Amino acid sequence: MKLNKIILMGLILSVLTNCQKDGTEKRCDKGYTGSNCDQEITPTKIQITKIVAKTLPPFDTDGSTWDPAGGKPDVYFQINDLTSSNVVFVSNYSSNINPTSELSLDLSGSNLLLNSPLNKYSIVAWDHDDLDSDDFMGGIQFIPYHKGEKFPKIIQLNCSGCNTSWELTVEYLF
Ligand SMILES: [Ca+2]
Ligand SMILES: [Ca+2]
Repeated sequence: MKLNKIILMGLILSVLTNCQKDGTEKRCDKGYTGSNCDQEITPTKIQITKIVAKTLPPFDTDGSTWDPAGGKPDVYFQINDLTSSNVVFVSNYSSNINPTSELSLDLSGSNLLLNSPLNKYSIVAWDHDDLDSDDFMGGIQFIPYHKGEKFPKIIQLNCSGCNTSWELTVEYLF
């Protein structure tokens, strides 16, 4: 009898909490809120699962190849949070990359997070050099999240005056 009472109490409690839940939570898709579910929630973090460098400059600013004797660059990527002046990510380099081909980096197994989606970031490419300091190839500045763009899975980064262009595949965390 006592056991039945406890079970009954448990049932009532779970019904009560479910009701409360249904009453206070609106059933919007992930990332949306408001009575019409049309207001975007600013993501707390954005995870990058893939980087594609669509365009890299074929030559250094003085017109020479990235490495001596027509050498191809040994490319790595770096992401900086310019607002907080933090280096967020530096990839390993890939040797002798044809700079006129796309270069993609799968990061789905890693945990590359942009922790402040409204901050200004940069993504840049470097040519790794063994004998002297690495050559800066180029990059672009961006703010990862813009309200009203409906959380694009792929963030396109390009501009008319930029010598690089990129695609970031992302997931939004709330
Ligand atoms: Ca070089
Ligand atoms: Ca090099």
